[in-house]
Order: sequence, then structure tokens, then C-alpha cells
Amino acid sequence: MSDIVKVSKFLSLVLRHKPEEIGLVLDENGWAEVEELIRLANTRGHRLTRPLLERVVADNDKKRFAFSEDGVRIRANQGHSVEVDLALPPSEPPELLYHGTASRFVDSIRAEGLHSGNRQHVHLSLDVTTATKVGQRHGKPVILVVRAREMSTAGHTFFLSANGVWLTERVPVEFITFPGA
Ligand code: HQG
Repeated sequence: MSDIVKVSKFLSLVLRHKPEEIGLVLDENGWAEVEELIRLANTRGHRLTRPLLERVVADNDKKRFAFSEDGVRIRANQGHSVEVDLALPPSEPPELLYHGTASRFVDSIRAEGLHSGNRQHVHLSLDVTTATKVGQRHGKPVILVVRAREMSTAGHTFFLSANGVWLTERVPVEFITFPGA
């Protein structure tokens, strides 16, 4: 595994899920102090430097992380299970968005709609290719079509993360088109 991928996985852990693992404290908007992150990571055997962080923020395939404008803080753009307020403005979604899942989840989704599970939001993709990759992480991919504009008109709020992932709290089943439907 490359250094970049290792650091990216480590950042996903501490900036999205378990900051306490290294004694890090995120502020209410999910930001960590870069200096503190580097210091805490290094005391626990994770080699981390400012240049390495800069490479990960710039190169990461999905732009998972961002620096604050002044470069003093860093956070994950989406994907959190810890409770943070990304303070994203609500955005009007396109007509359709896509959710990639695994075939074994489909019966349950038909019964309950999409819920956010451990994360703070349901994640929706702008295109089928991205949704397919997301679904493949869990098993045999199945693409669900979400009638996002209709949902928004019905009062559901959508947010667009800094790296282009659409987020919403839940998707009731009446807004989902299942394959073969
Ligand atoms: C499923 C990655 C049963 C849901 C991706 C998904 C994404 C249900 C799984 C981001 C269900 C949760 C998030 C229900 C939802 N019954 N299963 N009612 N409702 N599910 O990993 O969307 O690479 O928490 O379909 O690119 O797969 O980490 O969510 O299969 O943006 O940056 O429960 O993670 O980003 O799985 O992925 P996850 P996800 P990163």
C-alpha cells in the first residue's frame, strides 16, 4: 500500500470515525488542528508530516479531506459516523441521483427505504459509475435510482459535500426506483 493510501485510511479513521483513538478532538464542524493531528499521530507510530498531508489532500482520488482556508485545520469532507455539523448549505439536487448498494440489502431497503446506518447521512452519487463502485464495496452491486428533485419538493433537505457527494438524512422507499421496476 502506498504512503498516500495508508495516510488516507488513517485520516478516514481519525477524522470520520474514531478521533479518540489517538486522543484527537474535532470541533463541532469536524475540524482538527493540523499541528495537533501530526503530533498525536506521530506519538502513536503513524508517520505524518505537513507535506504528506498536503499530498493526500491534493491527490486523494475522491478528495476526501480539505484544509481550512488558512491551512490551520483539516477535516473530512463527508462520510462521518461521529456527530459533526459540516455546516453545508442546503442545495437543490438534480432530478435523479444514484445509490450503489449490494444485492443482499435490497429486500431490507424495499421495506425500510435507505437509512444512514452508522454514518450521519445517506450518500448519493451523481452518476451510475460512481454508485457502482460504492455498491461493489459491499458485494454484488445494485444501483437504485433516487428521485431526488421530487424528494426535495416533498420537503427533504439535500446537501452537496465539498467533494461532490450528495447527502440526505434518509430516503423513503416511495422515492426509490429499483432495477427492473
Ligand atoms: C445500506 C464511501 C439494509 C446502504 C462511498 C449501504 C460513499 C441498507 C450500507 C460513502 C439500508 C451502508 C458511503 C436498509 C441503507 N437496509 N441496508 N434499509 N439502507 N443500507 O459504507 O453509501 O470511499 O455506510 O445501501 O464512496 O456504501 O469512504 O455507506 O450499502 O460516499 O470516501 O447500508 O463511503 O466513501 O454502508 O458509502 P456505508 P455507503 P469513501
